[in-house]
Amino acid sequence: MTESMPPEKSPFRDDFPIFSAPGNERLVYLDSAATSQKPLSVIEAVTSFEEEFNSNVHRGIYPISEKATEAFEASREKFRSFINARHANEVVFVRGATEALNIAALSLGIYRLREGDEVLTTVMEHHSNIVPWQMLSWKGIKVKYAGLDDRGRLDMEDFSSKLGSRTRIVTVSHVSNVLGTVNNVREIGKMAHDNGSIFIVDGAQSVPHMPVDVRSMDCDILAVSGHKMCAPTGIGVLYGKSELLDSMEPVFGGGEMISEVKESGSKWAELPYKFEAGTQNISGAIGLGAALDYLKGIGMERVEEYDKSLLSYAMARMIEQEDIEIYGPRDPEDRSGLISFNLKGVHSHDVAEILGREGVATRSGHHCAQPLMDELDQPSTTRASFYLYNGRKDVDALFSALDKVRKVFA
Ligand code: 7TS
Repeated sequence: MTESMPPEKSPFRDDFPIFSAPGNERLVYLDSAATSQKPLSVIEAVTSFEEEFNSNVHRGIYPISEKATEAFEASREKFRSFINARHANEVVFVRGATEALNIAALSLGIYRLREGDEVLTTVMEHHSNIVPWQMLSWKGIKVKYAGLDDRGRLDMEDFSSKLGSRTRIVTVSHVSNVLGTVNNVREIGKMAHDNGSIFIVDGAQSVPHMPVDVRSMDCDILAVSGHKMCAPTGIGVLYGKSELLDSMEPVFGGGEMISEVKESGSKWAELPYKFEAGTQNISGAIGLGAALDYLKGIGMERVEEYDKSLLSYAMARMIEQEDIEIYGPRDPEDRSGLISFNLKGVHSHDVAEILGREGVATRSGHHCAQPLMDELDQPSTTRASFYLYNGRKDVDALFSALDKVRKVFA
């Protein structure tokens, strides 16, 4: 499939105030995999809450608290619909993908897994889907890593050879934040379930960029960060099938997560509140609701198509650069809207610094994926990541700025 050429300027760019803020006129933002920009509607939703009905939720029986509770719960329902979950009680508000994965690892690790049990993940994971599982080593739980094929995709033979009778959990990123690889989560999930394993998906880099349907994916748990999908920082979602969440123990205790507390012990609240101890990020959840309205208004199919057109355009140009090494699959069909690369002979930090001086925001480093860097035999890469507010001009600016880097290091 050949994608259409992206427009010079994105039709969505003017929805994002940051690009017209004083001093930002030249901003070429190619770091959306780290965090996305926020449209005006999200900023306004958060401001309206803070200015007009700030109050705690589920507690007050006065109008502004009722309004806050309604908006907070409406965001939960919007998220349910966004990922096609069965019930809104399967949507637990958390700080982000990292917290979601930690809750899963702590709850399953402490209460369900036993010594000798294995967690199967991949070498392309973000640290947030590696470290929480490694932290269970005190209990004798082992983490195994499926490798890559020669095109930067998951090596399914290696994966299948490591999936065994001790594998209690299979946890993979839907989209790699370094390679951009889109993993075949349906196939992986089927293999995990046939093996009797719980299947967890890190959706931090997929849910913002493509339609994600938890029922067709059939994952047991999905971790999502709001700030990568136009919402504020500090809000995310732990989705879990209600049968699984019901059977899991909470790991944070306190207010809101109980139905009864006695000196002798406590009873937990119903889902999702069992996992939402303490006052939640109410303004963040309301902002997330506005972000979902915004993305839904465009349509995730269209967001995905637009991302792919940017990626195809950028990849076609990137491949022409003989002094640039690209990591991950070449075929846009196998990947999402980001490209990690190295300019031969120049450290990625130097590349990113000069790009930054030219107004092009990228990220350099190990991208919280050190096992993957070891696999690629690279200490670091520079990463350009695209989102719906980027246009052809932004991609062209990246290549002009790369010419500047070459001149500095010639
Ligand atoms: N999983 C993946 C695949 C990610 O890319 C990230 C963040 C996380 C989990 C953690 O998300 P958080 O919102 O809890 O921090 N990735 C990046 C990145 O690539 N650059 O900065 C953050």
